[in-house]
Amino acid sequence: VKHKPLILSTWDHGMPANDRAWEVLQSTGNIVDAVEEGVKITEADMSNLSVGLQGLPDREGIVTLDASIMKGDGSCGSVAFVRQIKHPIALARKVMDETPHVFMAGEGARKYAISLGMPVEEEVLSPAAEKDFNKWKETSQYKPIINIENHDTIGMIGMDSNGHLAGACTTSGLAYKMHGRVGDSPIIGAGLYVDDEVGAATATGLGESIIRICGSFLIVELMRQGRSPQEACEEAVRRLIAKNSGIKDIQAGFLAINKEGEYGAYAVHPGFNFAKHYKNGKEMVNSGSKF
Ligand code: SD4
Repeated sequence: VKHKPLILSTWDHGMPANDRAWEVLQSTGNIVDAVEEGVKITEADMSNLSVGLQGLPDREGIVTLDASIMKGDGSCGSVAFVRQIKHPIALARKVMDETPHVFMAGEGARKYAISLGMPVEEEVLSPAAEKDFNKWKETSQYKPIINIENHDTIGMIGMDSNGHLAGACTTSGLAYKMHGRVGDSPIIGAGLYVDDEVGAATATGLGESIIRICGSFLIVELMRQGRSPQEACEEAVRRLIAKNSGIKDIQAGFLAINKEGEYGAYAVHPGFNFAKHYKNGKEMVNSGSKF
């Protein structure tokens, strides 16, 4: 099945994000604006505990955000380990469009946001995050758990009606990570990769396992060599399992689109789903999985 335009996003929260992205694509025709505006919905959603400032903190009780954005012509921008900025994806977009760099981190990225007039939010945990953090402190055990709220980064990839691609990925990262830990989401080629000549891919799940295999870049390169998006996602999951011990406790999932408008998804464990918007409608789709 081939769809143009097409927008895919990870997890249930992909549905409202896609709604917004679709609206922006219809009104402006700009796929980069569409993915940016789309994931901003998730960044601002108070009920989401793993994207945006309301997300779960690191083990010191501090929320740090990672985000990336990429266009099919190779332009990209990302930010990592950023505090107090509500829309890290907008900051990543500015890094892409307005700076000579592609990746900014920490205090420098925050200062750049301030210089752009982005508001600095007060550093307080959301009520839901605070409650969870207090509970976590009783044992202080760091153990990522499969497919629960602390695994639901939004990764969005889309194609306009002319076949131009873009993607965006944004997260508060894994709950109770070490302070300073950065995941796959802001790493171009790990959490996101887009190439108009081939297709686009994004990732969700345990970032360490995804970084090890350059997951999104791997999928795009497999598609370049002739694999379908589905075959490429499945091969990436096989690779990820081979390179990560303790895989029984790890969830990771991938989404991909090729330039023909075909798509695929695959995960290590059951439970990964994604939102799909296309000309004839929209739906949630359950991904297949290795185990
Ligand atoms: C990370 N990949 O920081 C992110 C977390 C995630 O769904 O995807 N959650 O490792």
